[in-house]
Amino acid sequence: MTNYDVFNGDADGICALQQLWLHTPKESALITGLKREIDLLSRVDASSGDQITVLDVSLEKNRAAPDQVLNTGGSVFYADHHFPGEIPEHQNLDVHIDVTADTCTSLIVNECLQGANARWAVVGAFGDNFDQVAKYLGSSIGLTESELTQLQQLRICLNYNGYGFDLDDLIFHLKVLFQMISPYSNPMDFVVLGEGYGALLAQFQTDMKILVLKHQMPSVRSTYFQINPGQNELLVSWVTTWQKNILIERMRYWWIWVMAVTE
Ligand SMILES: [Mn+2]
Repeated sequence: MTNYDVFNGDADGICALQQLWLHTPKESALITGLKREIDLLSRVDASSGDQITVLDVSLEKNRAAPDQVLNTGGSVFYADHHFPGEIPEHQNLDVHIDVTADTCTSLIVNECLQGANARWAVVGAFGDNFDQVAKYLGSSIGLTESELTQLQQLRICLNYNGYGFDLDDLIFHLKVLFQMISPYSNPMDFVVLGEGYGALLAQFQTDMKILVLKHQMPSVRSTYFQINPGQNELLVSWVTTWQKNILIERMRYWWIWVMAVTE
């Protein structure tokens, strides 16, 4: 029997999985990808009795894989906040999907675990820009203003890491990043002590300086890329390597610019 953890590689997906790992440690195969890669479940080659956890990935776009797992006698835990389409019914399918406007997968998992690792849920909620909910939850579990500010910075770094055309473009491969995070029951410890956080923050701050000094503004193409993450395959196949590098840089600038005007 194999455990598969399939998760969106942004802050919400990472923080949802982190809560579950802390609650129930287990050996598992990690399957994740860039934000535009929404068919992650197609990479699971499930056989009889396998257990699959799916986090922050649309069921509508991945319907075939859970069906296959369930048909082979496996079980599926599914938590998400994207539109699911028709949800199958099966005794081995444990579904927690909530599409209401003010929740995300990390918050849904937090409810499933009755707040057992709520500090990571706060980071995930910040990650999907539910700042009010994140602050309310954080305050209710005793996080200070200063800690909340640092966890907001952490979400920026986690999301920022995930932008690229392929995994080699990222600051850290998503599986590597998750493995660096996974030992920490408290996200503040990852911020203060964690290997990798300094590198993420340094890259973000370096890019920020370039933005300020060179006054780089986003291109129409990079904006299109950012706001249509599901429609990038054509763009990916079209651009040359040097164009790709320019686009990645501009994409980062655009992201920083969005963060700056929405903070
Ligand atoms: Mn999400």
